[in-house]
Amino acid sequence: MINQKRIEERIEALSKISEQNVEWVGVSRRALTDEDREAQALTKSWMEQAGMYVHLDPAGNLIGRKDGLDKGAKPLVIGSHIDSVLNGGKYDGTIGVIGGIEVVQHINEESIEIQRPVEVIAFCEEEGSRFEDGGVFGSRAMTGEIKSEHLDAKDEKGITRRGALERFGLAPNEIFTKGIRREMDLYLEMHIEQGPTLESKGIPIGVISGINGRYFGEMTVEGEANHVGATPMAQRYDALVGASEIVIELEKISYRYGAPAVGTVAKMNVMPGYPNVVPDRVEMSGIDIRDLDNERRDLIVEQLQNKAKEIAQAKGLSVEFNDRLRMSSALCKQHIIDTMEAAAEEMNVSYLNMASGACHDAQFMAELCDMGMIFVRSTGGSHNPQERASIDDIQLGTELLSRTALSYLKY
Ligand code: HGY
Ligand code: MN
Ligand code: MN
Ligand code: MN
Repeated sequence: MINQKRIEERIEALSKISEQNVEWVGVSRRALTDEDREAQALTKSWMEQAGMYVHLDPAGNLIGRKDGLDKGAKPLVIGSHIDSVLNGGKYDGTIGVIGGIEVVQHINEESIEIQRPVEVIAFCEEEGSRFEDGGVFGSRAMTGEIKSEHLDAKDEKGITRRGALERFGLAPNEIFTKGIRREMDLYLEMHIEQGPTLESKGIPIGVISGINGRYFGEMTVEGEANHVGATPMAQRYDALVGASEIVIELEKISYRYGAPAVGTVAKMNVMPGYPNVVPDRVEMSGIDIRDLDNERRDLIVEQLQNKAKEIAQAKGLSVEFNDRLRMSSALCKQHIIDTMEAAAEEMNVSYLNMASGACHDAQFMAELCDMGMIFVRSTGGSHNPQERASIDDIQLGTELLSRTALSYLKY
């Protein structure tokens, strides 16, 4: 039986492990921090209680495993993440890891015989909330996409990802020397929706068709510092005006393509930032463009960068681009969607077929094996302290995750 109370207690316990800051009321647990280490230790203890043996791979992924009778079979893997954005919610990522552990605990408690091994992974650094490259790291490293320069990305204190991994007691070079790619037969992830769709339709569960791909990058606009009083408007080279037009342009392009295309600029660093001085440099970071169709996403990036060049030229400014990350979109496998839908119908639970606007570890695992995702209705948005999900909906999602997993674990 899926134990709702245990799930609820574990979500609460993880939410208490958070970096402290007077402005933050939400959960702040960035990758490879002391808080992340503490959360991993607690998660490891739950994995062990569920009868799994647990290890940390060189990229900081926490991996629990329970063997099946068929020793040579590739495992079914259930995963998500326990790191968070700054001042975020307590459900994003955690319900997928806690739910996966609950499935294995259920298998143990009911002495269910499984043929295929099952693994639960809490991936390291799913959120791009600490290092400058906005990277997803742990699950991406498993696909072999991570290169040495990704280890040199710094956080705001100048600590590199390599340094943070080493402080975690890991040897990051083993990512390259030993390789961390794992054999997997199938990957499942349960996650809160983080958007308004299920709530607006009054449906508790989403059966996911695909996950948006993502571009992540920066732009730097340069103009000329000058006197705000003595310089006529027509003789200025105001970098902030140029940057602002680029932001509006991204919104226009995103609307033009319509859902699921989305575009955001997260941050602008305006310099010199003094009163009485016309801004001469704007660093635009967290330029985040997503779509279910990779080509369309790249077209949006290209159109934005062309428009930025036109704006800069017209205003006597210069603009430079820094493309940091491109994550491919991923489709969920039809046989898993069918299995999930059949299980939901058995449970008499209403569900919605939908795509994921948010990105997930699942889209990297889709490069290694067949992938499926379950959404649990959430309210209050996400990546903010108002993020909510009801424990009853989380239980439904976990029950569906369990039934779906068991149909592949027993044969
Ligand atoms: O940004 C995302 O979609 C994920 O929550 N990191
Ligand atoms: Mn997130
Ligand atoms: Mn997440
Ligand atoms: Mn209840």
